Amino acid sequence: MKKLIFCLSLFCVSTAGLYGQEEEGYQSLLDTSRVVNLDEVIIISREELNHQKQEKPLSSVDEYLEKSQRITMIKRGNYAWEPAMNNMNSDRLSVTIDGMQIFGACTDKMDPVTSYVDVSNLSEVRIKSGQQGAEHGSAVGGGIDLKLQKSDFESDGWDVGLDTGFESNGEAKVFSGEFNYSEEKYFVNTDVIYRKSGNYYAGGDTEVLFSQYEKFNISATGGFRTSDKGAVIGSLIYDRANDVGYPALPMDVSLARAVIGSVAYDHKELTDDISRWESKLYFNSIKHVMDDTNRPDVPIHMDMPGWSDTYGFYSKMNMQKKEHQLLVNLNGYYNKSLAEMTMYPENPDENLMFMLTWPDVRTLHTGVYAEDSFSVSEKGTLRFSSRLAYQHEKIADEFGLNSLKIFYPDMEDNQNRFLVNLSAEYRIQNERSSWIFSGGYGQRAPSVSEAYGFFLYNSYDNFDYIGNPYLKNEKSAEINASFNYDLNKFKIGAEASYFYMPDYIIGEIVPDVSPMTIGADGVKIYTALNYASIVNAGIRFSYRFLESFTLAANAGYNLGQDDSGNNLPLISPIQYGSSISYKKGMFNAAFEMLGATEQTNFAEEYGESPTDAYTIFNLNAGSRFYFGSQKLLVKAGVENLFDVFYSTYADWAGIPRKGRNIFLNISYVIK
Ligand SMILES: [Cu+2]
Repeated sequence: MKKLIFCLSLFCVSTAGLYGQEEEGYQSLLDTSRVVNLDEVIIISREELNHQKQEKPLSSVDEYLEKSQRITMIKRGNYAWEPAMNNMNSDRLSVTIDGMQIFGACTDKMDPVTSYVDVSNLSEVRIKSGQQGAEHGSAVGGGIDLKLQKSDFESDGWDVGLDTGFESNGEAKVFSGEFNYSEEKYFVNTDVIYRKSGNYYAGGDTEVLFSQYEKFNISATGGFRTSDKGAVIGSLIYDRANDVGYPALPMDVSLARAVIGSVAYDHKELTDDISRWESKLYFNSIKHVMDDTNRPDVPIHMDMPGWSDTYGFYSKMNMQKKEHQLLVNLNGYYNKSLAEMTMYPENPDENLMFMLTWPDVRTLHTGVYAEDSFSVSEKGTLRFSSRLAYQHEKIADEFGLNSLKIFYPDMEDNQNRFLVNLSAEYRIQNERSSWIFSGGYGQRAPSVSEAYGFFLYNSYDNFDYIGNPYLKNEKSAEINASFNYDLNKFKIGAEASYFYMPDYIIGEIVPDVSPMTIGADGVKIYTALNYASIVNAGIRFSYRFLESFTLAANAGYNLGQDDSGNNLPLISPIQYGSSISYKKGMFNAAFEMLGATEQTNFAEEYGESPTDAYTIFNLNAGSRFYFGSQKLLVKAGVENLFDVFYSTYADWAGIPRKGRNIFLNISYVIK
């Protein structure tokens, strides 16, 4: 048995990759070509093993996303970070897995969608800003679609990949393996990955307690051709995390489990006009169990399990008609979100206290997205998109409904919402430079917590939150401009966005309600500001010299304010970075600096504390080797070289980030 487990863990992965699309030269995370416009693609697939540009191929999905210039990761610990885009958190984004809707089962956002996949499952991540990200869902901040890895009916035969990674900080280990077989008629992709980490240490050897985790993910995807142009493709992912610590929160997680399945029919060249028609049926089921039994001095022991099940479909068509490139995506889902809390008083004579923190909310959502892009002149392209959606929400649990009626006596058990998202873009592509101007308007429905949450403790501001079923849809009107100039060796880019957001949803203190959580400062109810506004701007450049070297730098500025001129919480201070990288033959190396200024625009009104300025340095080097049909990739590096103790504006409760970390990744592929 031991031997079998050993073999299994060896038969692991190969998900080395890179991000960005540039072929020439080492691509550092600061390279200008990464953000060509409002879209960005992070490539994770091991197909790209050859390129070997990724600093740490066995990074978690979270670490890959963090390298994106558009995304920041909000951290409550060392695992399951929450993606934010344009300084908007995950409630304002559409996050999907291969177009499938999936919703976390935690009332405290311990399990963002991105935590239920791993790099072994994925080929790339598509990131679209603002209204351009509304294809799969009605969002205001943007869309993130995690693309699953699949072979494409090529007669490649079989290949096996094995990877292993080790990190000094927290003694983190990764083992992964995959086996693929592909021919013209059918293909099979299987992979398995296992990660385990102890507590990590912040700069100066400070142990961050409750920052451990363990994760296991196995997936299989298979397809067979039904005709020359048609194929059926099925996929199943099982993802399970245990013993996950959340140093920024008062509780940990004993189990976070997802089963994600789908079956799709994909038809290419249906007619002369329809180049592709893809339809998918899917389901996913999530169970999330919080755990406070390892914490010292718990005032009252609590059990807090949550469940989220989603069933959905989409049908998507790509068409060409003369100058027009059209895309239509009809999609829908049915989600069931339920979460409970049981409190166990120390005095056994007192009664247990039971609450439904999510009262079995059933959401039925269906929408249609259409996009048309066409050239209006030799250099100019226009693109329009729109999404119209209908959403029905129902509270299925009587007890949960009655609990909310304490605050909203007249509320009904169901309601309907209509959502509209629109965008327009004009692009000018000159030989050396490009300009993009775009605008959009969009709406999103409140999340389950915002509309129906019941005494959800938020450790960020130390308040209990209560949902508000009467919230209007949050709206956003945005304008964007970006500019890129490319002179081969020298590239420069700049971009800016402005979001004006009526009915911006945020918590407001209600003085006459007492909190349920012992030690909390009070209760907030979700309400809407008249409006909020968010400004984002960034510049970047890169310069290639002496053939093998690239110098790159970037900086970003952000400001978010409410309707009274107060700062919004979780808005980045000025951030900057620069890097120098070297690539020759099979060898590459990079040295980089990342930092931020002091957070002076912190949101005191919303319970945010300031963060200090910091600068950290990273170093990495790698090489690849070929032995006939075998490939070996070795990558090593040091993160936070000078062991700086720091935390950023995105670190929940100010938990410090990792101190010095030495890592080694080895990948082996045989065909
Ligand atoms: Cu949780």
